[in-house]
Amino acid sequence: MTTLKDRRRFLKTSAGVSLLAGATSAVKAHDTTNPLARSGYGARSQYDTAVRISDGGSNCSFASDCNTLTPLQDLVGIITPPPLHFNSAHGAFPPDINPDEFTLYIHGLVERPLKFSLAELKRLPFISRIAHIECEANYPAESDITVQHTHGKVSCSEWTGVPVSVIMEECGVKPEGTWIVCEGMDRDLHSKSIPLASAMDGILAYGQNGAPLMPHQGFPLRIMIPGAGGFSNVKWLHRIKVTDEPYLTPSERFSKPFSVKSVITYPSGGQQLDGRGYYTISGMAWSGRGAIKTVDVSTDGGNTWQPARLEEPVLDKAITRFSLPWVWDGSETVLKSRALDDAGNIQPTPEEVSEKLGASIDDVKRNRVRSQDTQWNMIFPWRVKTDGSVHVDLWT
Ligand SMILES: Nc1nc2c(c(=O)[nH]1)N[C@H]1C(S)=C(S)[C@@H](COP(=O)(O)O)O[C@H]1N2
Ligand SMILES: [Mo]
Repeated sequence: MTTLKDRRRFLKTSAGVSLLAGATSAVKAHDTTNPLARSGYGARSQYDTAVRISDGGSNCSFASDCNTLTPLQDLVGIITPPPLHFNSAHGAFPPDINPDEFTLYIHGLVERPLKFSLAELKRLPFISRIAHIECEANYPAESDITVQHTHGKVSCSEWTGVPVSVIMEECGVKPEGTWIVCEGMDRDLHSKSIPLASAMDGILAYGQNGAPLMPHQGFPLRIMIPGAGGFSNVKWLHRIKVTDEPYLTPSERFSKPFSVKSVITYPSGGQQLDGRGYYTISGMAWSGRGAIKTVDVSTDGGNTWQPARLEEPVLDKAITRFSLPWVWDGSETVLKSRALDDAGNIQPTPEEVSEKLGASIDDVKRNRVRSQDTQWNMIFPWRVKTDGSVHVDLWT
């Protein structure tokens, strides 16, 4: 058991040091040469350097602006700041959409085809809901070093907008209307057929974490369906057609629902522990099928497991923050987390997936052989070496 005494041990005492002297040497004027600092829109500290990075897979000429990864290792809590929200646009820049000229069309198998300006949408009832988005391609590759590489295609925001159910009620879906096809305004008209029943839980979102959507997240409007694969959350949404079958448009891909997943973000790959002693292990857990019920953490490579503390709020289809106190004795070890959701899904080991699919462990780790019913969600190990360095330990 980790005790208060363990925790106190690493804190260096500051007896005899004048608090005032310490303070003045650290205080400099905030960097007001930063144009944002003078614009009426807040700028972060120059010492806060967390950034999105390219996922490396895009053929866009400014890859870092097209398909990017969230720096999970730099986040605390459960909300992703919009400028750090990963983004997927299949190689395209966000279209520049003037909200005053924007129109959303709803047509197809409806009693009343409707169109809405953004201002009209904002007159309708709204909800706000905290939910994560995870890309179907959120699985690790052997060259990955940090948790940003291995798990950075997931983020969590408070989304605000009109419930899909309200819009469907307004236009009167005909009995044979069982699907919707959502189309975005980007270069290749990204579109996705979604079963109406699952879309009814969605939001036509114009707000993200208290502000309008960022361009990369779909400004001025996207559909956000909690728990759906990322691909379904069509950005720059301008058209919804109610249909009686999926359309399978050229940009479409089949997406499978996500199950439960977790990852330790501290300590994680590329980080450096500052000697033996007390640490608070921290991580994120989420499920596309419910709320997180428990997260167990192992600090000995999976031999023994301890229940982590779940930080409130623990929400349905949203990221949950977990933590566990740990005293590192300085020896080499492996850290793992294993989440369980309230629908009874549990994160599998690669061995379990391999057995279930009748495929080699290597093939399932590399996502070459995939499960029919869920995306890649295996227990993920970090190796802590005696020098305090932390490494991906999946491939050994
Ligand atoms: N219009 C449009 N919507 C889109 C995409 C796109 O390329 N175009 N990418 C989808 C994919 S694959 C994912 S994973 C999510 C990612 O949402 P984000 O970019 O806000 O993180 O958006 C989805 N919506
Ligand atoms: Mo995606």
